[in-house]
Amino acid sequence: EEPMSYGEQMDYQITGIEPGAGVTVTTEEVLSEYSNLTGWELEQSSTAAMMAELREAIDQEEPIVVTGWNPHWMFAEYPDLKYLEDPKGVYGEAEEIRTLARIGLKEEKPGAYKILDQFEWEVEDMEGIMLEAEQTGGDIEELSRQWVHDNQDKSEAWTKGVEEVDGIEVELVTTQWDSELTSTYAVAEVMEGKGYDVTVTPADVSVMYQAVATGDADATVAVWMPTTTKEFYDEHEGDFEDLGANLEGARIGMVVPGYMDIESIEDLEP
Ligand code: PBE
Repeated sequence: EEPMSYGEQMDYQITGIEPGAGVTVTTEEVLSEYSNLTGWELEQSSTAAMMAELREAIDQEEPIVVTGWNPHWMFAEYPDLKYLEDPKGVYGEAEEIRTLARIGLKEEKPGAYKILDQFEWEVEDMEGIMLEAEQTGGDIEELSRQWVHDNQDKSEAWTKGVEEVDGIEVELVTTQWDSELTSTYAVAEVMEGKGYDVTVTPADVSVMYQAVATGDADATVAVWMPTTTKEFYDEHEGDFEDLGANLEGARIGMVVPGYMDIESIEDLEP
């Protein structure tokens, strides 16, 4: 008897995360672009469920394909994970995380705007906080706020030239993934240090964009571009100010355990 193909073993399912995530939307596009993926489906559930399925598969050395991304702790926890090559480039090349401000923020709250504009850090910074939260069960908000004080060499640059204020309110909108919560709470912490009164609201990607575009929120530091959330970006372009990358070197794609004998999305059999 022929051994079962990976496709058969996985029931032709890619293990994904929440509907409405950028990586979900982009993966649906991958499924329609690659003819070898005809008949495959993206199983959508939650990030926690995907990580649980990944753990289980690795424990049993079974094949699995997940929708993965960096920054994330999965690569530190499972060092032999690999991204599948994407010869059609549907997942894009280098992804970055950008800051968007509402129109008018610069004039109305110049200090808050300046912090947002100056905010930037590295993949390792964000990933370090995420990994610590995962390993210790620590609270992502607390760890992110603590990071600001433990890394003043970096975080002090974000408030350079910013004057203290007395309780001006700032509304930051973000998504609900740990990656974006770390950056948002880190920025909230430095803003509060300058006297701002910051509210953080996690929301779906579409709601996050809408909040900044309508002016309901002042800003977000959680925008994955140029590929992950392109659909939402294009829909609202012109109704926000793009302050550029706050983190470079992010990535999304199909991720598999190293023991799987494939290297490319094209190696998945129809
Ligand atoms: N992510 C993590 C999100 C953004 C942060 C890549 C899962 C997404 O929209 O896909």
